[in-house]
Amino acid sequence: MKPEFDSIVASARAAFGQAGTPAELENAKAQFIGKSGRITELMKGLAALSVEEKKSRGAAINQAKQAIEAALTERRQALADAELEAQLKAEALDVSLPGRIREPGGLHPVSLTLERIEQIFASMGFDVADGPEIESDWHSFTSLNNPPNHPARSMQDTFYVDIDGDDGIPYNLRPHTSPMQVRYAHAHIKRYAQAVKRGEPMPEIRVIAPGRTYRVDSDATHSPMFHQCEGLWLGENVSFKDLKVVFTDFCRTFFESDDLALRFRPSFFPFTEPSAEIDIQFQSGPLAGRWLEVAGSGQVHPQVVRNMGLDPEKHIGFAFGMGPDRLTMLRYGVNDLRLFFDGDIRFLKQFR
Ligand code: 2U9
Repeated sequence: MKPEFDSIVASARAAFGQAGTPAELENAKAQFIGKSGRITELMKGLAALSVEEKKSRGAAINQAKQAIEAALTERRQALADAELEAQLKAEALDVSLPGRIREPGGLHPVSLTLERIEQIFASMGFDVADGPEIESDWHSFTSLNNPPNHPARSMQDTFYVDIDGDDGIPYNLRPHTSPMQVRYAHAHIKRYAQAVKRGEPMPEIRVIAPGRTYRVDSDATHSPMFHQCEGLWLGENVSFKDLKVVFTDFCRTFFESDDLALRFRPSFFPFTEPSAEIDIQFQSGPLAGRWLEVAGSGQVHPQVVRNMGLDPEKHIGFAFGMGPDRLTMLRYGVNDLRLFFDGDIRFLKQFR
């Protein structure tokens, strides 16, 4: 090939080698074999030559053009390979790495306790009530024989809420789950009204009422929102003995301890008479020997039986109230109630 053409091919190769991207390469190609490229100009110059010169010079230019096109193809492939290499590197996935596990979720410890309480009482034939968390003054206090000036009614203890279309009745965030029991009793009576009219005995009321409750209180053992689970068993002749049997059975099952001791300490509540606080005592483990208060209880007060729409001469029985948060603290050895409501996964994941 003519030295003049060698230098063009060499500078084409150099220009292509400098091109870092397909676009730059296309620009470099245009310098040589594009419309106004150097090879194209040389081809145009052939027109002025003789037939003989045209033949030999044209062949030489063509040879140069082929060499440039070969260099162009080679560089295109090199850029394409580099691009693929970079892409493979960027998307490299080390398949030998362990999979990205999604940690299994879990229920909140208090939810586990509520489920456990419900299962145990369901196994003893108790129904589970549900009901509103915003309650009327009547359901939260009056129906439960709380006198008008009872301290529990005060704003220091109970959260009050303004309801649109206010009917003049104060509404509150229920301070206990008792209102659900009263509602359950009313519904139960309505459900069996026809049967009772036909002279059939009304089935016993045997229900627990678990759920969120609210009081103006907050420290290591009190939270403004906490949980309660109350129970009610009303029948022709359900006595304090039945309460002791049922609650003892519940505690021993819940804490999985057959030698758990219970103590019923005389107490007072407006809605039960007689009333008793219930303490338990573990015989082994870190809390062994200590009496731990877990609930309140008693025979349902006759006035409350009346407020439920029943005749206290025909329907007697017991009620109790316990704190699932407290049971959870005892069961898992948690010493600050607030840990349940901080939402700290490090704490909560222990109960998965
Ligand atoms: C009706 C009639 C009677 C429910 C009862 C208690 C005693 C009680 C609290 C103690 C602290 C629950 O653990 S706590 O948060 N409750 O002491 N509750 S008797 O008596 C009722 C409920 C409903 C119709």
